[in-house]
Amino acid sequence: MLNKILVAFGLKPSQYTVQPFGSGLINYTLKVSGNGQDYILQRINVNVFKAPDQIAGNLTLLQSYFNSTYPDYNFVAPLPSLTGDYLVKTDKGEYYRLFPFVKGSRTVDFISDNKEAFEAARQFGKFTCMLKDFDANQLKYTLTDFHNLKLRFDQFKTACQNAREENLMEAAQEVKEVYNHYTILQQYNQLITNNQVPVRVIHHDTKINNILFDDKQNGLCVIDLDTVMPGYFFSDVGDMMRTYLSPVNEEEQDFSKIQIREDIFMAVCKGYMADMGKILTETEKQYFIFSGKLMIYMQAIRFLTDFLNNDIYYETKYPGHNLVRAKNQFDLLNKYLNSEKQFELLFAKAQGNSLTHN
Ligand code: GN1
Ligand code: MG
Repeated sequence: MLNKILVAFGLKPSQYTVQPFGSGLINYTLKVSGNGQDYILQRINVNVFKAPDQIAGNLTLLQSYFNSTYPDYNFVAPLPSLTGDYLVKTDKGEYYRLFPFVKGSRTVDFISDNKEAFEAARQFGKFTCMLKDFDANQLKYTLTDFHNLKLRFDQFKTACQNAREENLMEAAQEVKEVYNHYTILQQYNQLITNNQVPVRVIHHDTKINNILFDDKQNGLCVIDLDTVMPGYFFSDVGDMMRTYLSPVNEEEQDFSKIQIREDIFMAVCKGYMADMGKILTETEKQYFIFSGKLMIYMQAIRFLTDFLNNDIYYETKYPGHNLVRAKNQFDLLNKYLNSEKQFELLFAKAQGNSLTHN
């Protein structure tokens, strides 16, 4: 089966080895190695991305914009198959695409120091900033309402209504937590309803492993572009806060290891603001710290909802996995809230000096 796909992309299967790659929860990713040039082969999860051709369409538009406006930027777009298509469909109705593996690049799963956080935040900010004159509305919503907190909350309420009694009992404390932090939803609704934040081209998945680094820890570019679509700055800033500040991620079961690293917060502010500082509106800056609360809260709700729905969305490895992830995210949220005052001071300081990571 994989051989057929490689052939469709013009690669001779006998010259390559294929191995699982990375740690994404949605798409299935493989590294194809051999013959001088390596590739990333990915099967799109069509339960999540129901119209994979829209992803391909968005990337084509972006690629031609980068080619004409920033030809030196390393835009990692899919490669065409022998028939000129960016997606190869199998007999089973699965969709695969192939990317070049950027030579000398590497990805990391955990942030090891400030420089890495700074470089990643800078790359995500740079990406949106380079596209500031590109009309974001040309892009299709590859996942409608992806970061719509109101919708996530409604989905959570529906899940509560339909959940099995035992799931509801097991998750009683977390269900309560959702309501404890209800003001985050209210603030979000206010922000959105009053049209206070501009629509920009947003990556929507700013985890550290979506950045390519060189061997000197310099950020090269952003990858995993399926959710690049119109959106709001808070998705990218907030998901960096969610995934960079703590030394452990959402998989950690020992919550005492969840911590807020203020120096990393500072590095994220400086890195993102390096380019975006010039174009963010006053309202966006005002809601910079709020972004973290919003995205941590949303992710906690998403994991909890999936637990209540009997794990239909996220891949799980053990019973109760999604509930542990939700608990983890609520722990992170409470620690984030405890640091809010300090963040305000740091953010003000970062804006005064956003050019280096030191
Ligand atoms: C999913 O597949 P991955 O790990 O890149 C999810 C993100 C979540 C993340 C939580 C399309 O991303 O929104 O933040 O899991 N992507 C989608 O780990 O739902
Ligand atoms: Mg991803």
